[in-house]
Amino acid sequence: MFEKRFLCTVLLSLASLVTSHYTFPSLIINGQVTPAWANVRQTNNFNTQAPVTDVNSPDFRCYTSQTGASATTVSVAAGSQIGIQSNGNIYHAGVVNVYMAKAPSNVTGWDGSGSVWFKVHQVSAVTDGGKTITFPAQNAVGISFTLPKNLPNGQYLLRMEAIALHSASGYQGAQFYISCGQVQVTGGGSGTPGPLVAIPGVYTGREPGIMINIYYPVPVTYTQPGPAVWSG
Ligand SMILES: *[C@@H]1O[C@H](CO)[C@@H](O)[C@H](O)[C@H]1NC(C)=O
Ligand SMILES: [Cu+2]
Repeated sequence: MFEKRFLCTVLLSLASLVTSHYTFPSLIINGQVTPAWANVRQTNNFNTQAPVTDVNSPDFRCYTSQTGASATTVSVAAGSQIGIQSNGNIYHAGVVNVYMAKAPSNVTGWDGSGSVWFKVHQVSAVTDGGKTITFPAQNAVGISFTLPKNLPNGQYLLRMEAIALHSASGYQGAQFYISCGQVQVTGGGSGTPGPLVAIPGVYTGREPGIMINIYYPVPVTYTQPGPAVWSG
């Protein structure tokens, strides 16, 4: 009896672990979802789906310390729609940042080190002065946006960062779901993306948008972590 109940508890918690977590193994290019881990570097958590919680960890960049993965680079035109697709949906309440970094030449094998990252897209929280807080990214399956028309041609890492805030009131309580795709931008312009940040390095983990109790009291405002979006 005891054992049976214990087993049920374990199975239930395993089930909730699986349903409540997610990875981002695909891009959306010209409306097509790319095969899992083809154009995205396979992350350490491809099985466990466990998040990164240490914003200073080397895995905070692309989460590939165990897989050592690279991917195949896919072409995409500047000014077109691009997306990053989850293997399930973005179950948790939270926000999204998408960063890019231009490789010196071939992005395959480039590690994205240095102050080379700029933000191209974000999905923040919506507040109304303390009555409610809502998260437009919650339950989305993919996040799509327009690649800036002025983005210079070349090969880039495209880094998804979905920040789950359901248990983020303490330090390292926020959960980061991360992956890096590889894209070759064509038909681009001569913009100068910025501000540039290093990843890890961009956050301390104590930002008001990362270490936050989203339930009580209901936040009056929400400050999206990271630099401003570069829109070209
Ligand atoms: C980049 O490097 C990879 C691996 O060496 C190679 O397969 C690919 O063709 C290269 N791509 C370009 C555009 O040079
Ligand atoms: Cu979770």
